[in-house]
Amino acid sequence: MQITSSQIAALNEPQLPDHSKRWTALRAQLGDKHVDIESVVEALRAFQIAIPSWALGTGGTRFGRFPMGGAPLNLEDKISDIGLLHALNRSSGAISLHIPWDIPEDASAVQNQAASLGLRFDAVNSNTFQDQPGQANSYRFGSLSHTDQAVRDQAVAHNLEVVRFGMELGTRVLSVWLSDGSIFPGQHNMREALRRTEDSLQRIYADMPEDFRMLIEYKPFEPAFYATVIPDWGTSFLLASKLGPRAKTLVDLGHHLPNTNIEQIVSTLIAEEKLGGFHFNDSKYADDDLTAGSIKPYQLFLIFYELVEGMRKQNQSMQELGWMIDASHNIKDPLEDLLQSVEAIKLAYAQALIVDDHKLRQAQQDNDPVIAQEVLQDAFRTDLRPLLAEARLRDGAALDPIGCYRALEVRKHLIRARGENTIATGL
Ligand code: PSV
Ligand code: MN
Repeated sequence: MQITSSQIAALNEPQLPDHSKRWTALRAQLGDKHVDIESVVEALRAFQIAIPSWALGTGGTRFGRFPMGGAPLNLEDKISDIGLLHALNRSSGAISLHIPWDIPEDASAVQNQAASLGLRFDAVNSNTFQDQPGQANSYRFGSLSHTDQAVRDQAVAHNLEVVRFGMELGTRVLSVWLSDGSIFPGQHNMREALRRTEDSLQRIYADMPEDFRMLIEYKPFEPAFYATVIPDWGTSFLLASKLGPRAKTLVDLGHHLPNTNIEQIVSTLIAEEKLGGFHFNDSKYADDDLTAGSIKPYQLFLIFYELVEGMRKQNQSMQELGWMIDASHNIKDPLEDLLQSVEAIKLAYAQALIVDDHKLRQAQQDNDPVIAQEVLQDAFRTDLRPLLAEARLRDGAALDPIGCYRALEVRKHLIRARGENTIATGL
């Protein structure tokens, strides 16, 4: 299935007068605040968020799974689904593959399909947290940190194979997340496990092409319930610093213990030029992998404020970072869930762009937390949805992506084409 621009234009048509009213009112409001409105719209239009190939089907928990049908049966279907999202919002123009869940058997065919839908390939992700059929050595007790050299060699070789897939697809970023760790105290020597991990990562880094970057993702627990080898940003930062300038830290919002100040981590990583990218999702308790912005939208805004402010001051471009969703969809239609996540991320970005930075800096200089809060919350509480809609409209996307998705009965079409009882590879 494909969504055409004329279908979108026809669905936008009756909504135009209402949109125009809302956009005019917002323009006036932002004009009064001396916001450079056009530059915010342009920044949003340029901003693309990669969709993971592993999150297009209904996920599940270890207690059950409730597939809603029409899930993609192969990589081609997955690219096609991301094409649908991108047609609706023009902000999902990239795809991130997890190997071996999604192996691009014919790289040029896959690239052509993606390009025809306006998509490019973002980071490739290695997987040494599961055993694959026919694999010589098991990752049951770790991969890059394993006590057995043969297992470490196998995991290093897998990562380099993923790099080769990335080269073929035109991406230059490898994301590494390890589930390595221990479930019980005393199970492994934590110092030695870290040293072995460092050594294995050094080997991968040394053999990557010179223009390739490595993102090191951290996570405090699960599935290692006692001690994960790379549990926090500090350990990731340490390893990335030892590897060299092309290794950076990847921040998955769900990979923090409750109440961690993620925006402060982001700010420190920007200051040290070690921020590599994001996996967006939201959570209440642990790595819940919920829709971005569904639980803590203010936190998402504060993260984006640190990004916008920090990167502007350090002359870094937002394009240098990896922007990706890493969520799981247990009860929602995955495509609707992804549309919601993309909107929430863009909204947080837009809110951060309209912060009166001058006034905030002055309040900080004056040690005036009252005004500082007023400034931040004034941006956060401004309803910028008409601005997002305007950016979409200018790109030929839907004024109301979810409304459009439902009006076109996309899920029904997918079920008809792929069947009721389909399960996609991935989460
Ligand atoms: C682990 O929880 C993680 O966040 C990593 O990014 C994995 O690659 C992904 O989820 C999929 O399991
Ligand atoms: Mn992740």
